[in-house]
Amino acid sequence: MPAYDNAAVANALDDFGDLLEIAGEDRYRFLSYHKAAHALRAWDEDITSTALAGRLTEIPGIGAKIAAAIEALLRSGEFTGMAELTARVPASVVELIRIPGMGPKKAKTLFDELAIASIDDLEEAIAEGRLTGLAGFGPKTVENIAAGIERYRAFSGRILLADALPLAEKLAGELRALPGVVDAAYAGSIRRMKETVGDVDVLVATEDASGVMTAVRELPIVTGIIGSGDTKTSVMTTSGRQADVRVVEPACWGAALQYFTGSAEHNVHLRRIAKSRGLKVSEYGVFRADTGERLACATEADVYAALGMALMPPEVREDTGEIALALEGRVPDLVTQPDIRGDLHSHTVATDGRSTLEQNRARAAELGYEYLGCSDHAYELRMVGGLSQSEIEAQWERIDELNALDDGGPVLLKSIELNIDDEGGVDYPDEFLARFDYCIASLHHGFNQSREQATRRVLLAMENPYVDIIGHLTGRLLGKRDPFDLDIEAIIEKAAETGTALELNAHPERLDLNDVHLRMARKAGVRIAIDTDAHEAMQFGHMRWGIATARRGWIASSQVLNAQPLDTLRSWLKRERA
Ligand code: DGT
Ligand code: CA
Ligand code: CA
Ligand code: ZN
Repeated sequence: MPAYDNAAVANALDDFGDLLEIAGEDRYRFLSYHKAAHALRAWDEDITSTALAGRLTEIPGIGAKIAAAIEALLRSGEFTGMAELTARVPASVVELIRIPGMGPKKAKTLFDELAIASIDDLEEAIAEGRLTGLAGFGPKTVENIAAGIERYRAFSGRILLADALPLAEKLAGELRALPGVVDAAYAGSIRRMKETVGDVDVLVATEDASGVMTAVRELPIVTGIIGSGDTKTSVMTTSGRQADVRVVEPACWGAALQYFTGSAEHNVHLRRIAKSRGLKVSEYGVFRADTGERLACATEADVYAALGMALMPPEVREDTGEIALALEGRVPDLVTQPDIRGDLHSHTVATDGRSTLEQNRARAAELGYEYLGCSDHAYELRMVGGLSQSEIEAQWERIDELNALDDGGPVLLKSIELNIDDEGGVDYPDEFLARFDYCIASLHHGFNQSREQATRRVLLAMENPYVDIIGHLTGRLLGKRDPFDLDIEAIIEKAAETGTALELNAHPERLDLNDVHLRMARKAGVRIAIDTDAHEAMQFGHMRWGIATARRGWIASSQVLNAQPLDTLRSWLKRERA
């Protein structure tokens, strides 16, 4: 039975649902696959265990039919009926939907009318002008699709950290269980928690290299072999991702882990320093250049100590100043998950969220949060149910009731996610804004605006005394949407001057501010709110990706709004200090 992780099954369900839609199957049928994919992403237990126990239908949103389909996938690697379906619509058609701006409807039209069955086909058709006159594909749309293809190609091959890390953990776990294996761990950009990763790098410590390489080729998670040698095997996995597995000497585990964690830039800088001290450093250890004597290799700490440096967290190994600090025996002070006392950005069913205020509160209580910011969308975002003043007052009444409960739950804070308009204004009059505990303001439209125009909107919004936090500043969606073109330096300067905090949005596709912006904000002393922007209660778990990115940006808990007790948090708000 090939081993799938939950994310891989969820992706397969989504792809199959899309394929059914493109094939013209009825709506109820293809939606049931998407619904199941969504449910599975919220399911904590390993899907294979659930299936083996015959409990798939216990997953909310998964009925008997889909359970049978998942079982077939886990058993055979294919959904029942896959062959008949792909005889009608090639599986490659699904890749069209990965292009930003393309949905199943458009893909269906392209396939039905022009037999376009892949991104290559589509690119060719655009170049030859064959989309001209096709209903729903005006010149502007075609232009957007062409740009989308370019963006997709630039990103493709890279994987979101949130998709790669579960695979890496699973692979390392399977390797650790093999006979003769002393240790196994993931390295590379995953260990550095980079927001996207090129591939999955896993190290195995063993004395039996050939035995382990053979075993790797036969792991349940492996679907194909890309290359296999004495100490390195590259494989395709059930999630469609490549992984490199390297065998290393157990006695020199630390040197290998250090080397293959990288980054390459960090390692290059280390080698330069080693050279200046008459030393050599490689994946086998630190050596004296003259005699070749090995000075260290057992642990990472030994390797760095032999180079005269403190051991630094993987997240900062990007050659952005961490080496100079480590040479002084210091490491940056970095925020950790337990420092987090609450979440300041969440949505409910009152707008486009899928959980109620009560469900969000219950989840926040489980996480041990002291407070939870309820920040639904404001009026101007009416297409997702943006709230009127009276709707907000109704929500406040409920918040007051919940806050009056003496059940140890978190304090609910009255907040809102305002929209920054073209003149830097926001949704409600000042008198009304003053009644929130705090306000977040975000850019939600105008992605094509010039740098001057978009920057000006943010700068003006920050001058509003009731705008306490700017949400997901650049608006990027990794692999899907480019960021706003903004003068980040000017914005950070203004944030410092006005005391406006900037959000680090923890959604795995956003992670915005990014590490580079965060280091700038750190220097300027701008406060950071690490927010999940949860659209359902389970997404509070995204905090993990926010913390990882904050650490990559050298952010300490002392600079994080939601790492403070509620009193301190309140005293930091712009409105309180005004
Ligand atoms: P990725 O996969 O593109 O997200 O980034 P990495 O950092 O995982 O890069 P990858 O997979 O090519 O290599 C893994 C690690 O191995 C890398 O972080 C550092 C080390 N490494 C690989 N190639 C070189 C190299 O040519 N020079 C040095 N110094 N280190 C290297
Ligand atoms: Ca890698
Ligand atoms: Ca690699
Ligand atoms: Zn939001």
